[in-house]
Parts: sequence; C-alpha cells; structure tokens
Amino acid sequence: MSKPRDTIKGIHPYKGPAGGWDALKSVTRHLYEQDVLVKGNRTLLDMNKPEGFDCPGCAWPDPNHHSSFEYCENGAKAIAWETTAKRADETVFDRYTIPELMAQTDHWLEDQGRLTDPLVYDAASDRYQPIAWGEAFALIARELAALQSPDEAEFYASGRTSNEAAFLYQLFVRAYGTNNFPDCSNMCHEPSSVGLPKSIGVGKGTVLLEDFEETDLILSFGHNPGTNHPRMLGTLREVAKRGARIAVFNPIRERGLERFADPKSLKDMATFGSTQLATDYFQLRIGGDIALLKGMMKCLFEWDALDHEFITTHTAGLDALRADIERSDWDEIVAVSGLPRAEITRAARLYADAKSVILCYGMGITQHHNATETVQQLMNLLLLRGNVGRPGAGICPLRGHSNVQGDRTVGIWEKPAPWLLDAIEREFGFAPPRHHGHTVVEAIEAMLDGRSKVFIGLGGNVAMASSDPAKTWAAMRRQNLTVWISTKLNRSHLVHGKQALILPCLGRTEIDAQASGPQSITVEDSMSMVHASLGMNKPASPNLKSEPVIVAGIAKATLAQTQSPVQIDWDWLVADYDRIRDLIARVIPGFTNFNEKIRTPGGFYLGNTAREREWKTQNGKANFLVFPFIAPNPNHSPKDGLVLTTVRSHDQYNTTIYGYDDRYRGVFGRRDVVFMSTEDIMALGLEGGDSISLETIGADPAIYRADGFVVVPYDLPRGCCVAYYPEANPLIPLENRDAVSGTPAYKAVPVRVMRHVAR
Ligand SMILES: Nc1nc2c(c(=O)[nH]1)N[C@H]1C(S)=C(S)[C@@H](COP(=O)(O)OP(=O)(O)OC[C@H]3O[C@@H](n4cnc5c(=O)[nH]c(N)nc54)[C@H](O)[C@@H]3O)O[C@H]1N2
Ligand SMILES: Nc1nc2c(c(=O)[nH]1)N[C@H]1C(S)=C(S)[C@@H](COP(=O)(O)OP(=O)(O)OC[C@H]3O[C@@H](n4cnc5c(=O)[nH]c(N)nc54)[C@H](O)[C@@H]3O)O[C@H]1N2
Ligand SMILES: [Mo]
Repeated sequence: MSKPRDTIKGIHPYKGPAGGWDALKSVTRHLYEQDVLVKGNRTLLDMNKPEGFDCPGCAWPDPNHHSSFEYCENGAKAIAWETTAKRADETVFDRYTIPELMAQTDHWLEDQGRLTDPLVYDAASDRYQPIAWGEAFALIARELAALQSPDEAEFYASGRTSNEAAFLYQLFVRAYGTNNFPDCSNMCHEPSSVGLPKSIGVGKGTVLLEDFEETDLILSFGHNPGTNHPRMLGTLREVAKRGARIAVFNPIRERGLERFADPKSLKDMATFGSTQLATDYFQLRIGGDIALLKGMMKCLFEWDALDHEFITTHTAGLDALRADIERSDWDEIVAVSGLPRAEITRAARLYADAKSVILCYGMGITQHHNATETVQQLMNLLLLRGNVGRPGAGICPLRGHSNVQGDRTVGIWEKPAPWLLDAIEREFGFAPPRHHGHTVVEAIEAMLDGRSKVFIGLGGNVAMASSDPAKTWAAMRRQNLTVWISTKLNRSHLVHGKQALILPCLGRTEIDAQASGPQSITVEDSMSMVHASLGMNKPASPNLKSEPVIVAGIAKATLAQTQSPVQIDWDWLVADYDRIRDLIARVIPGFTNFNEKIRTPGGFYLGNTAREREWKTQNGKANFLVFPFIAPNPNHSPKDGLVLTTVRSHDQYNTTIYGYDDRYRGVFGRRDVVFMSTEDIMALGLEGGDSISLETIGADPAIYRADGFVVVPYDLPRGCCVAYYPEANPLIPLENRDAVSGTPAYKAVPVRVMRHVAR
C-alpha cells in the first residue's frame, strides 16, 4: 500500500482556496526576501495603471487599466524579483569562477540580484570581467562581420521585450541579412500562431475581456490560471458569480480552477469565504484532448446540434470533418481520453446547451506532438456552433510572456509574411532576406552541427528553457560568441561560447531616461490591446542601458563593420522612442497614429478580423480541418511506462525559481517530485516517498535519464505522471516536438520509472 501523502517530507494537501490570506502572506514574504518591502509595495501600486508600468508577469489584460489595485500574488513576486535590493556585481564575479557558479542552483544564480555592468568572459581566469559598452558592441560587430553568411547567426528573443526594442531588433537583424529569429513563442504558442490562421485567418485570440461578461460557458483546456494568469481568476470569479458555467479539461485538479478567494474582496477576506469556479471538471489523460474533442463532436453531429446558418454562410469543409468524426471509434476515444463515454457526452451536452461559449487554453494543448492539429480541433468545436465572432463567444489562447504576442506583431518572426518584408523594403530602401529562418529547435540543431556560430539572446534563458539540455548546452558551447541581454544572472550565461558577453539592461519598473526625457515603452496583451508602460524606479545600476539602446548599439557597430549600405540613424531613433513608434506605425498594420493612441489610458485595440467574421484564409471561409487520428502521438500510451507532462510550480516564472513551494498542489520546500496515481505507484511496486529515476523510452538511456526524483501519490488519471519544468527537461529529446510548429512536446514524454539505484 502507498503511504498517505502526509508522511512524505514537504507534502501536505492544501485545503484553502486559491488567493486569499495565503496569497497576501506570500507576497509579503517574497518582498521581504528581496529587501524591497517599502519600494516594492509602492511599485506594486503603480502596476497596471494608466500612468504606471505593465506587469511583467503575464499577458492577461487589465480591465481598462483603471483598477487601483490590479496586482496579484505572482505579479508581485515578479516585481519583487526585479526591484530586489540585491546586486550581482563584482562581489559575485570576482569571487566565483564559472564552474563554481555552475555548481549553484538556478534559484541561487538569480537570487544574486540584478546585473550591474557589462561583462565579458575571460578564458584565462574562467570568470566574467567588466567590459566597456563600446568594446562589447565592437566585439559583437567583429564576430558578426566575420561570418560567411548572416544566416550563421541566431537572434533569440524572449517575450518580455517591448514593441520598441523588438521592432529595432528585427530591423537590425534583417538589415544585417537573416530571418533567424528563434523566440520563446516557438516553445509556447507557436501551434496557435501556425494553426489558427488556416482555420480562421488570424493567429490570435478573438475575444475581449467584455466577452466574459456575456458568456454562458467557459471551456478551459490545459492551463493553470491560479498560478500563471492569476488576474484571470478575478474574471472567472465574476463569471461564476453570474451563474455561468466553467468546465475544465485537465489531468490535474488545479486549485486555482476550483476555488478562489479574492484578496481584493473585503467579504472574501473577512469571512474566509471563496467562490467556486469550475462547475464541471473533466480529468482527462495527458494528450487525450483530440480524443475528447472528437467524442464531443460526435455527439454534436448525432444530435444535429449545429449552427447550420453560420456553417452555410461562413465555413468550408464540414462534410470532410463529419466523415472523419463518424469514422472515429468510441472505444478508442474512451481509451485515449481516459474519460467514460457518458462523461464525454455530458461535456458535449453542456456545450450544446450553452448559447455563447469561450474556449480558453494554454500549454496543456500547445506543447504536444500534433499540437497544431489539436488547436484546429478546438476551433472545429467552436465553429460547429458558430461560437466565434459574436458577443460572449470565441477562442482565447492564454499567452505566455507579457509581450510575446506584441513581439511577433512587430516582426520577431522566423517565417515573415511577404507583406512585412515588402513594408520594410518600402520604408527603409533595403531588400530584407526572403528565405525563412530558424525556430528554437532548428537554431539549436544548426548551432550543434556548426552551421551557426554566433548566438545573441534578447532576454530569456534558453539553456534551461529548451528541451534537450544535453544538445542545447553542447550547441551553445560550440559558438564563437554568445551574448545575453539580461536583468539577472542565469545558467545560459554560464553555458557559453568561446567568447561571451552579458549585457545588463533596465527592467520594466525602472526609469528609462534618454536624450528627450523619460521614455515609455509599449506592449500587447493576450487580447490584442496595446498600451504604454512607464517605469518609476531608479535603475538598479547607473551602468545599465535600455533594451532599445543596446539593440541600437549592436546595430550601429555591426552595420558599420559590415559596410552595410543600409542607412538608419540608430542614435537618433533611441533618443526618443516616439520616433521608433512612428516607424512601427508606417510598417505594421493597425498602428496608425500609434503615438497619439498610446497616450489614451488603456491604450487601443489592434482588431481581429475573425472577431468580425471576416475570414482571411485562402478560400475566404472559416475552415473545418481534419486530423485523421485520435491519439496525438506515438508517445501517448507507452507500453512499458508512463507519459510525463512538465508544469510550472506556483513559485516560479519559467526558468526563474522564486522559491520551492507549490502551495496549491501541496508541495512545500522541494521541487524534485514526480506525481503519479496511487494505482500506478502500486503497479510499479513503489511507495510514496521512494526515490526514483526516469528514463525516456525510445531514447539513449545514457543521456535521457534523470535521477533523484521522489514519488508523490496524486489524484491523476492512470498512465500519467507530472514533474516540474525545468528539472525534467533533460528527459526531453529535441526530436520530441510538434512537426508543424516545431514546438517541443514538453507535455508528452514517454518515460520508464525505476527505483533509484546509485550509478
Ligand atoms: N507566475 C507565472 N506566470 C506565468 C509563467 C510562470 O512560469 N509563472 N509563465 C508564463 C508563460 S511563458 C506561459 S506560456 C504561461 C503558461 O501558463 P500555463 O499554460 O497555465 O502553463 P503550465 O504550468 O505549463 O500548465 C499547463 C496546464 O496544462 C495541464 N496539462 C498538462 N498536460 C495536459 C494535457 O495533455 N491536456 C490538458 N488538457 N491539460 C494538460 C497541466 O495540468 C497544467 O494545469 O504562463 C505565463 N505566466
Ligand atoms: N519542460 C518545459 N520546458 C518549457 C516549458 C514547459 O512548459 N515545460 N515552457 C516553455 C515556454 S512556454 C517558454 S515561454 C520558455 C521560456 O523561455 P525564456 O523566455 O527563454 O525563459 P525565461 O525563464 O522567461 O527567462 C528568464 C531570464 O530572462 C531575463 N529577463 C527577465 N526580465 C527581463 C527583461 O525585462 N529584459 C531582458 N532583456 N531580460 C529579462 C532574466 O535574465 C531571466 O534570467 O520555456 C519553455 N520551456
Ligand atoms: Mo510561454
């Protein structure tokens, strides 16, 4: 028999709701740990207000940017982490060699505080040492100019980057001559960006916040807003209080989807009350979404619960979809989804009975084999009942980084559309490269086999975020030069090329003073609202530069060194970011009068054609798309193992580990856990608390193996297990990815679980 969970160190079921007093306690603790109690709290009051800065936490929109207290526990942690009083300055870099830093945890590395000065790798001492900004730019220029082709360099971007910095970055890189823009979107919502345009003509969500006020039913697939989009809980609370339904499809019962006590509600706080969120919870198997969707669609066809008028006027491909769905076999649907037929039928009934439906989804959908096709099946479900382009209905992909959507909008795109390149050619008088560049996994492959020789990262931490660290680290170490533009020390700085630079930049909370005065930047949220963000705090060090200024510095030096004919006055542009915005307005559709529009509190809406039922697809219709399989991938049901999904804990922001608690899932002070169902634990002859090793099925066990995890019994469907990102990334081969979008299948890794034996 398995031990009860309470006997495993640090594992105590959490009985409270999401939010509530524990959230406030946690905020105070994180501010205290970063020595920012006073400053951080003031900073928090400026967050997500018309005259304040945009929360760097997530991309959930703010209600008109008018709320006076629109911050959440995890937004507060993000702020505490950025406004920390700690400094990673010479006291750290003089003291430790790179191998000594490598021996530290990821938490420790970032907890050294904000980077203060530009640094260069010194091979003789195996340390980073200070370098002048001008020399750093000159080094980059020399290395980029020395390449045989611009396609031998990779220009990564993480989605915190502002529209202004991102626009300059893509302009510079295209003037230099490549479309190699691997970006965090390639690891995140690329299946949405690639899959949705074929269905509805746009790769973004179609709903606005106001639609949540009118919807009858929310279908929530594979996302965990209590941790990753906490401000969404306020919206869900309103939805629930109105009596609308919320149906969740997730292998894990996430507390943040079950119950919420709003720290902003006097009543909730005074009475220890909370609101039930999910009205219906479907615990499907990992990777069971296509099967479930096909089952639901089978019911809709059977009941003829279709919006025929919408289908006739607006769509194409119904007959092919019907044929595919009728062909699908219930037994297989039940086996793959892990849900009984009656449950699937109940889900379909809920959907058929609702007038207006919003479908929200996150990484539980996109980080799979065939994720692109899964996104398209979600869209099929909505289209069958005309649930797009009318009030209270539509698709709502929960984006990741706070400006990942904006970065793509302004041109961070390895497969740029011809209109973008035409506009750049028209405005700047040079012919940008037309051939496609690399996604993240393609960049790693190119770096590994010697095709790419220089890597520049505008934010992020690819060494930890990517799948397959074995290959990723080898790829990074082969580079002639690696450059990171960063706020905090992380492992990607330590897994470096022959030459390496760390360029420290301002964070969003800080005053960005340029020749014309303090500058604001702009970002786009998950719902295509663009607004300004203005930092208020004194910069962490006088030697920091803003991201736009760093990009301009690299651009100016490099284009001079390569004797590029492209004439752009980079210094003039960054002296006043209005000038960059004027360029964006001339190149990117939807940004006319950009400077005027962002001076309106709340910003402006970029628009979405599918919301207007205008379909920018090849045939001018919304398309039903067929995927002829029920199981999404060869890994779905490994015969001699389990399928592993990797998730974020409540105390992390991607690779940034704030702490070791995952409160809502009842894990305290540790991250080395693997959740499994009690039945699977018993079948494996294990007990809760046992030390285990995991091996990836079908991959070289000498490489794709992870030791020292601990079994924790958890309410999960059979055949599934769950571990934290990034600890489990060594198990994920680079090839484990969605074929269409290239997004790693971080949520579906076939693993063999073994009792740990010391090697
Ligand atoms: N505080 C905080 N906020 C964040 C982040 C952070 O790390 N910390 N990261 C930001 C970024 S970049 C992103 S992309 C978002 C991520 O936000 P989420 O998409 O919520 O991220 P994950 O933690 O990966 O959670 C995925 C959810 O999918 C479920 N799941 C796993 N496999 C499956 C499956 O096969 N089917 C279904 N239906 N569900 C499944 C998991 O149980 C989990 O609830 O959050 C952003 N916001
Ligand atoms: N196994 C597994 N792996 C995953 C995922 C998963 O669910 N499972 N999720 C994937 C997803 S969705 C994503 S988006 C990626 C994330 O991949 P990345 O975006 O590359 O990683 P982050 O951890 O967000 O990057 C953290 C670093 O960004 C820097 N930084 C923070 N703020 C700023 C800033 O304002 N400016 C600049 N220039 N730098 C800043 C800091 O130095 C910090 O160390 O990871 C992916 N990896
Ligand atoms: Mo993401």
